[in-house]
Amino acid sequence: MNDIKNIVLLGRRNAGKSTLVNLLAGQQVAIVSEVAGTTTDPVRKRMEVPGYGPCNLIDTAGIDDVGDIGVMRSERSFKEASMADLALVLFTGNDFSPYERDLVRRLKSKKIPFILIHNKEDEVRLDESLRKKLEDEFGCKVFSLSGISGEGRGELLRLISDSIAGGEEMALVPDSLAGEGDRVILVCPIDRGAPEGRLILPQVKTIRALLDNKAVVTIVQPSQLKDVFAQSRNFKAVITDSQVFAEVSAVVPEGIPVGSFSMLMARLKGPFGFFLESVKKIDSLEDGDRVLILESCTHHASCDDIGRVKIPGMIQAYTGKKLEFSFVSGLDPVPEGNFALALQCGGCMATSRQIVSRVSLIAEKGIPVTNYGLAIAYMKHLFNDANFRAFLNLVAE
Ligand SMILES: Nc1nc2c(ncn2[C@@H]2O[C@H](COP(=O)(O)OP(=O)(O)OP(=O)(O)O)[C@@H](O)[C@H]2O)c(=O)[nH]1
Ligand SMILES: [Mg+2]
Repeated sequence: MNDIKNIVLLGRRNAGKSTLVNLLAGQQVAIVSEVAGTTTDPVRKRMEVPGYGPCNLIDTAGIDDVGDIGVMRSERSFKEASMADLALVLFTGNDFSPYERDLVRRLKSKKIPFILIHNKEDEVRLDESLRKKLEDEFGCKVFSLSGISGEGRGELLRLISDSIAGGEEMALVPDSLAGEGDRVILVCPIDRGAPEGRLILPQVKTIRALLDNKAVVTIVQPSQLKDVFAQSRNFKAVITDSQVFAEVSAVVPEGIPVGSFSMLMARLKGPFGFFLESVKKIDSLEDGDRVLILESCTHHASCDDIGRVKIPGMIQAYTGKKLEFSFVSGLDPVPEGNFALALQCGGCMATSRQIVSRVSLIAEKGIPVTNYGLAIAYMKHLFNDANFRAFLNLVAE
């Protein structure tokens, strides 16, 4: 299944954002009126984009909203924009003003793909000269639409699908770890913890990614690993379930990188190099230091347990220091204050863009940020294992 992408609709008040959300969703989800400033808080609607899959449409308040509260609303819109996978920027009446220009500049600086839409074409058509000017300046097509008549809906959906599917997603397994013809061992324990009759998603995704790379895959249980290496040492890497890491690592000959499925998943979601650099900070935590735990969802009991109980417990036990923990769930704002370290969850419910955007806000304050998986690996001393370090070097490139 494809990841859920966030598509944000942006523009000045009355540009027709809510009308377009309703048109794309095929339902009346957002309130439409001729009063400027009708939408106040972001409104989300899940939909299937044909040709891609699940997406959230996010309707926002106008970026030109006025007054104290209006400015807060437009800031919310910019925040949604900074975490989106695609932005639809609406303007009307051939008026591409400093508002749109500033918005596009912000999107470009965050590398968020966008589509410019000239809306209300039933009233005023886009001047060809303006179209050409914008297309030359921004290197993108300007889409003409009448949100009210619905003409162009199919074409716009195709453009949206191409834009989100075409984004260069990082491969789960980089070529540097296993490329064409490379032989790789996957260790998948079938124990009581394994689900009935199937493999878990990270394993399935890794197998698929290795096949995409045209690598040659051998899948074993931990107890079979010794026999496999007795027959051949010609393997590029070993990828294992992290629960059996120590057992696996003890059998793998020196010089063959060993990593885990969870490391590969962690690498996809966040700024892995930065996470890796920051993890060492655990060693220099002092009594009284504040540690920030960043969760990405609000409703997963098992994640709560890891973030709220296990990780703080492990860090306290590992460092022997008295630390103060703060928690942020969902994509809530980060509390003010000095934190010695922040730890981001695996982010299974968040997009990579959401995580990268949040982490960079914290990193800008000079706070190191690592993630749960790396922190656990570090505290279990896996970083002392040369084969594990070799694996990290290969995937962090
Ligand atoms: N003629 C015409 N009117 C439109 C079109 N799209 C929206 N409108 C009208 O423009 C007005 C504003 O539409 P909304 O969809 O509420 O605009 P919005 O951008 O969500 O506005 P705010 O929530 O106030 O920021 C409404 O009266 C709509 O009926 C269009 O394509 N053509
Ligand atoms: Mg609206």
